[in-house]
Amino acid sequence: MRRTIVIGDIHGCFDELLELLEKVDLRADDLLVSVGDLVDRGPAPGDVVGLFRERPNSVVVMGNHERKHVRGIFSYAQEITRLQLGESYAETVDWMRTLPYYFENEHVRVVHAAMLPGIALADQKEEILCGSTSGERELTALFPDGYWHGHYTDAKPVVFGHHVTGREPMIRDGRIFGLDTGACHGWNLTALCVPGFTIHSVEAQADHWSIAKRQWQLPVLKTKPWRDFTWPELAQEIARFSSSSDAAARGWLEALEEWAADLRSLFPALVAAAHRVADELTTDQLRRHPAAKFLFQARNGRLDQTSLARQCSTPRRTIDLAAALGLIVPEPPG
Ligand SMILES: [Mn+2]
Repeated sequence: MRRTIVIGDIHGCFDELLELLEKVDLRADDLLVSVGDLVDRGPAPGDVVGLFRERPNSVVVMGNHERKHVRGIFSYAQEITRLQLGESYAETVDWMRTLPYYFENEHVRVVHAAMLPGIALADQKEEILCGSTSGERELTALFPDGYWHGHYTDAKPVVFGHHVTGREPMIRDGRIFGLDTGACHGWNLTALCVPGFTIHSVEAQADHWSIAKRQWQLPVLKTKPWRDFTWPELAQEIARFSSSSDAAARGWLEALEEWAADLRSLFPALVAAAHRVADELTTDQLRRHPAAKFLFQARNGRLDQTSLARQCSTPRRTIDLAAALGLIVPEPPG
């Protein structure tokens, strides 16, 4: 009998996936279906994606986490995944673009997050199926006092992930199966074997997401475009991360804050240098100077600290001007 084996949210938990596939005794002719959310939060998203891409008879339904990558919506978890996947990131995201929003065969329906009862899968909104933020909002408005699956009356069983149901899956009437048992949070990874509708779980080896959050803090911080943030943006990003529990990341942010303060403390010296150079050079020389715009402002009496601060609105602009005027520029933390 050809089986369909549906796996709940994996989130990069590759070792647990292998253990679970062994436990269900996966055979070559079994159809392997993921409810989506292969990546983000766990330690090995590349291996998980690789397994599903390389194995024949495999289907991955689009999860809201894949969709975030496809749409370039970056929170911390997506920034980590981008670093974990490295050079293969762009190609992996191209593959994610091809994922279907649902799977259905004679025995079962699979969606990542939800479906509206009474509407064919092909007519459902992608946002509802994959559980995007707007889809979730719409569902809450439609079912304010309960869940969509409380209204699901079709005979064909429906399987989904997305909402962590606890260590155990949620099963209603033998037809409704919620399989996200929080593998990336140190709980369980769960499979449903169809048509027998048997449940199999393995315990996660660790609270992977808590570990990843700490481990990747500094690498993620270092990839941010600090030179191109405006000063308020820079302060905001530093504030956002400085409540971090990671001492190395906190130390690095303190050094970054110091660097930004050092750069801004150059403003008076930059104004003075611009006036001095403007006085020394001929109009022709001013025109060819890399800081020409500022030098003409100085010559015309229109350059003071306020107008300079307005123009040096980012570290990069400040650094470029300082370099052009021959001032020593403080180095950012490495
Ligand atoms: Mn998920």
